Amino acid sequence: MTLTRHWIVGPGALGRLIALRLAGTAEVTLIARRTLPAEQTLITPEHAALVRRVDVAHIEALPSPPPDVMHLTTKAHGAEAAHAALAGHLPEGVPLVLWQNGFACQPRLSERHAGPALCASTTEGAHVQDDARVTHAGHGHTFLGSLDGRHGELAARLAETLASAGLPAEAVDDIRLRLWRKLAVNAAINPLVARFGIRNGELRDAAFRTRVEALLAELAPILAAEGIAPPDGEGIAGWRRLVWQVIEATAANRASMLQDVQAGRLTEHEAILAPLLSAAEQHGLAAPDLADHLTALRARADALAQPGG
Ligand code: KPL
Repeated sequence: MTLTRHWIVGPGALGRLIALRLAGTAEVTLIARRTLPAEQTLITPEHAALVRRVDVAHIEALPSPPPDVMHLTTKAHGAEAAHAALAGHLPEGVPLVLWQNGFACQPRLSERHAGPALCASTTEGAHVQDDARVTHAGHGHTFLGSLDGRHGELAARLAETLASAGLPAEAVDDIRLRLWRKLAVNAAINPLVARFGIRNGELRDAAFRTRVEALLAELAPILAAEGIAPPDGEGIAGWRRLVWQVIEATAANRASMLQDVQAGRLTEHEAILAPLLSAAEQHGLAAPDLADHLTALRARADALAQPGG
């Protein structure tokens, strides 16, 4: 199986980062709901400007032939609608790669997609400058694998393709664990920084530190009940180490959820918090702070959905 033609659905920061990196070595079409310039610039972490041309197609006027692989890079809450709009136009068997945060659409789309489905968990950082420019803020690493443990060879081939385009990646057989670990970190950081309008490093201040610790105390038993262990250490001590390491490493950053709030966009609260709360309920565990964040972010989402919101 060749992996030459890539469709990238969702022209946000991550989608355009992948598109522009891959465009150096593969045929890339960016699929969007709006018009974007074909000439795109990627500002690299080394501050170089990489100018690349990519084909841009509207989601309702798809090009032919079909792709060898389709990457879904929409926000978590847009993934299922985007997949539904495209699935009928794809021949059976085209591999799908899900790049979403959290753990909400991945099991459903892996089940629904008529072909191999891989999930990606990445620490690549990117942000949009404008319709023609995206910044690759820092080099990261991507893990690829399927939830049912199949398609290891495809994951390895795709990891190679990404790595040779400048996005280091590896195939793993424990992608569910990797997605949940990232979800745990996001749950401990993102709702707090989004609601209080602070950079990640401000969580080190005493008032916020206790809030992070309270979230860790709720997260650790839920994750243990789900069989999700921290990468290093055990139980709450391991989660504490991981979360504070990420806060240190990203101290100057505005987390993705804060960026969404500041841009007036929907946040990924359902994909990040709802799976934790449903696991808590299933295992009979209390999670009042996580629930409070979900309620507040849902109220904001409802207000956004109102006319003029
Ligand atoms: O992934 C992140 C995000 O911004 O969403 C970090 C920086 C780790 C914060 O949770």
